Amino acid sequence: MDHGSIGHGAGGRTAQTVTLQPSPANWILPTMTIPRVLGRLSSINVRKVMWTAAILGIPVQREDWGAGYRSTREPDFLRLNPNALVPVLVDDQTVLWESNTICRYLAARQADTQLLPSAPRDRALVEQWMDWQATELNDAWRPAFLALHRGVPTPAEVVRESESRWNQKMRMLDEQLARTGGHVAGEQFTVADVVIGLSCHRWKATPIDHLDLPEVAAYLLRLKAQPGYAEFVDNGMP
Ligand SMILES: N[C@@H](CCC(=O)N[C@@H](CS)C(=O)NCC(=O)O)C(=O)O
Repeated sequence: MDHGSIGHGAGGRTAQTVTLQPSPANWILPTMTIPRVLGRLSSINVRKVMWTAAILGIPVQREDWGAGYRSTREPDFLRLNPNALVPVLVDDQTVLWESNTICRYLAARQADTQLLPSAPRDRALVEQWMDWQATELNDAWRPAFLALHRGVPTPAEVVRESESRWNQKMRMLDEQLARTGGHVAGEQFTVADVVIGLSCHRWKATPIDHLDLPEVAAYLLRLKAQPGYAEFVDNGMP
C-alpha cells in the first residue's frame, strides 16, 4: 500500500475485525480483536498511536485516562503500565506502553512494510529518527513547551535556552528533509513521520521565535494528505 503523498482517502483501510464461519478450514485462523487505547487525546503520545491506527485503517476503542480524566494511579491502570503514563495499548493478550513502540507494533501487526520497512538498513533509519524524537528533540522542547502551554513557572533564561535548542533540532530536521526531498527517513512516508510530524506541528503551534524552515513548512503541508491528520494532528492541540 502506498503511503506516499496521496494518503488512503477518507475510509482508510479495510476494517480488521474478522468474523469467521465455524468451518474446519477456519479453526486454526486467529480472530483479530479491536485494540483498546488508554489515554486522553490532549496527549501528543496518545495522538501518535491514534494517527498510526487511522493511517493503517485499524479500528480502535479509545478510553480517556490521564490528566483531567481517570487517574493513571488507579491500580487497574498501574497493572497495565507501572509508569502511570498514557498511552497504553491492549490488543487481546498484548499490553504495550511507550508510544513509539506501540506505533511500530501496529504497523508490524498489519505487516505494513512501507510504514515499517523490513530491510535492516531502511528499518534502522526509521527507528533512528523515532529514537531521536523521543530523546534529543523531546529534551530540547520540554522546558519551553511546559512554560508556554502548561503554565509551569520557569525562569525566562531556561525558556530561551530551550527555545534555541528546539530551533536548532528543527533546523537539523529541515536539512534532513532537504536531503530526502520527501519524508524523514527517505522518500516514502513511514511511521517515523507520524512521530516527527506531530512534533513539527507542536513546534509550529508554540509561541516561540521560529526559525524560517521552508522544508519543515512544506513537509507539514504534505502530511495533510494522510488519513487522520485533521483529527489527530492539526486538531487545535499543540
Ligand atoms: N515515553 C512515554 C511518555 C508518555 C507520557 O509522558 N505521557 C504523558 C502524556 S503526553 C502522561 O501520561 N502524563 C500523565 C497523565 O496524563 O496523567 C511515551 O512515549 O509513551
